[in-house]
Amino acid sequence: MPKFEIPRKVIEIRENIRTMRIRGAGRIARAAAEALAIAAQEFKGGDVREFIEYINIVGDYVRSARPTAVSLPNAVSYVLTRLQRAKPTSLDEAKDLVIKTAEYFIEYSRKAVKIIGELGAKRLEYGDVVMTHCHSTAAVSVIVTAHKLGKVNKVYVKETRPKLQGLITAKALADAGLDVILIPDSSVRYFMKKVSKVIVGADTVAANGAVINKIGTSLVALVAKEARVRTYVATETYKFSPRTVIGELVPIEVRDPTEIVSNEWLRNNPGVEVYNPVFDVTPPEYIDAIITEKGIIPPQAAILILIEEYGLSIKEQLKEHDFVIREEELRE
Ligand code: RUB
Repeated sequence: MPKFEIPRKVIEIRENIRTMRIRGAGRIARAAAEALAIAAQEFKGGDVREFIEYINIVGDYVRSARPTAVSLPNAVSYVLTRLQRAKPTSLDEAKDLVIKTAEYFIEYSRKAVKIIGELGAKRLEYGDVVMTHCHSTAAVSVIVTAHKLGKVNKVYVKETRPKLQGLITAKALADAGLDVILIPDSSVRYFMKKVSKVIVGADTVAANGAVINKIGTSLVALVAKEARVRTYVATETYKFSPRTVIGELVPIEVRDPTEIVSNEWLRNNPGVEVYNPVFDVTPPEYIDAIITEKGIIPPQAAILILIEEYGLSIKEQLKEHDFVIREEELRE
């Protein structure tokens, strides 16, 4: 019998993230914060110490839903580190803190996407033709804002196999009044000559400015570089990964082969192995700028965002791993 029961609604949110009914790094982060707020509301009985133990268990549970988008652990840590640092003395105070911090995070996240749209639109020029990949709310925000300013009318949207998130983007952009051309992933080089800017989102930004996003992003960036087309990444700062500063690699999610071929096909072709990694890494050299709500930065400046946003937690992590040089020890 587990010590704490996880509320049903929290289980549902985690399941929706795992099965991609809730998808896209920003939405995943907001859903994680919402799950913590629900968990706090539904905590019955116990004292503040028990609550902290419980909410940390819920945090670990929600965090493990999908591996690649750092927005998920960052959203959970955002709430839980503030709880830890506030050192609440009563249960009500602790619950209230979790609920309010989660609500603040969700509100911040929504505003960030809007600001990214406004900042990013400044980088687009009148008559630009854009190509995008997958479905990124931040990238869509830039394209739609630029369209409202009369700068962009035409967008090439890659279908984004195997889950076809490009169709979500195509609909959103068509609904916003843009001319949308949906293209197969394999045609990216064929169409690049018609394009003047590439805009994509991010699941994670590493300390060196590399961007981890939906599989195929690095190929678009590579082809854009060859064609001298600029590639912009639109991302909120909670998609920057503090753990990459201490040398951790970003885990790449591998999903079920049946997202590519049917079970029947697999049974009929036992000699074929199907492998389905769903994210890839675009090196910083292929990215012209990262558009965040805190400003537009070159990818090489990712570390500055990390130090500003996560400096304290990076220091804590270094201490935790005992990567600390103490003056006294040097003198011994
Ligand atoms: C979605 C994806 C998106 C980023 C950014 O992958 O790669 O480009 O998450 O999205 P999946 P947003 O569909 O597997 O979650 O800008 O909406 O946060």
